[in-house]
Amino acid sequence: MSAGLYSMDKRDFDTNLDLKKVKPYGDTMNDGKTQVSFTLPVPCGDEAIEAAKQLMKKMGFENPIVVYYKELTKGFTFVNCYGSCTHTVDFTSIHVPKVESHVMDMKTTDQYIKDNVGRKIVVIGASTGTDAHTVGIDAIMNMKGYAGHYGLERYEMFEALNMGSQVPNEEFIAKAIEMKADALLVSQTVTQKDIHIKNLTELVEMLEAEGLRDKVILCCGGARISHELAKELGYDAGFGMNSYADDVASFIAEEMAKRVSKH
Ligand code: B12
Repeated sequence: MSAGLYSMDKRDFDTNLDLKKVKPYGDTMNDGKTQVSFTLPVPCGDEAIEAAKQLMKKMGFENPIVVYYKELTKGFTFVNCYGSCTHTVDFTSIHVPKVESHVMDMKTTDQYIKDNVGRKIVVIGASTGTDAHTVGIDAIMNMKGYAGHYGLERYEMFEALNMGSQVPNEEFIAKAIEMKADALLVSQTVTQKDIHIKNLTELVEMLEAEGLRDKVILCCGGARISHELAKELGYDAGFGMNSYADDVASFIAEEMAKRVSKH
């Protein structure tokens, strides 16, 4: 029996589990045990530890303890704390919007495109704006792939161009027009001060101004991107952490097939 199945069984047999009142678990079901780490902008020492414990209590943790602390630089203290969470959530009431497509492997997707679209799909990807992170978009597009999943460049039925990072939205759109792109893939990693929202919104507005928004399948992705956020910002789909080329390739293929059958 795999470790995963074993732990599922243990969880199922635990009669103290109430999915309407779920809280973190460390040693015993419902003990609430949680690890929290943060940095305080105060000098390292006993006062910093006390401040961390008081904050933990205000955050709803009982019996807070600081199990590790370190001066990051003069006047700044990093702490690792344990505490028991007093809050619960109703797991049965949770509904998370998800990308609706059937995830296919590379061969199946290629065949699906041949059968339902009848030509190669042109896809352009980039990490746009000031964002310098390339690993995410590479993982999705690169020929060699990522974690055992080949990227879009490997697919027979995708013509894929990865423009790299720090690509201004203007340049991205110009390339889309030049290549008559069917789908645009945007990667955003930095979310500080909501820079990703500003940048992603700007792209949608520029595409709308060019009359292109409805002509392309627009997807975004990144560790802090959710499908829900993507839809809110005017994208067709959003892909977060642990997504692979297969996910977005299947989505684009199915979406293209729908659009082709309408015309
Ligand atoms: C490597 C790295 C860098 C490298 C990037 C090198 C490169 N060529 O990419 C360098 C050193 C340049 C860098 C710089 C900076 N970084 Co940095 N970096 C990282 C690090 C360590 C790893 C990121 C990574 O490569 N992840 C691996 C990839 C595979 O994961 P991923 O991007 O999430 O991609 C997956 C999914 O999200 C999804 N996906 C991603 N994009 C897309 C797009 C589409 C269309 C789809 C379908 C899916 C998809 O699929 C991928 C595969 O599953 C992270 C910390 C961490 N451990 O995560 C910080 C991190 C991302 N960086 C951070 C920061 C703050 C910076 C800097 C601002 C630091 C600074 N003050 O200068 C600068 C940014 C400069 C800039 N202008 O952008 C923060 C971001 C915080 C935030 N949310 O805003 C992080 C989280 C570190 C931290 N804890 O503070 N960084």
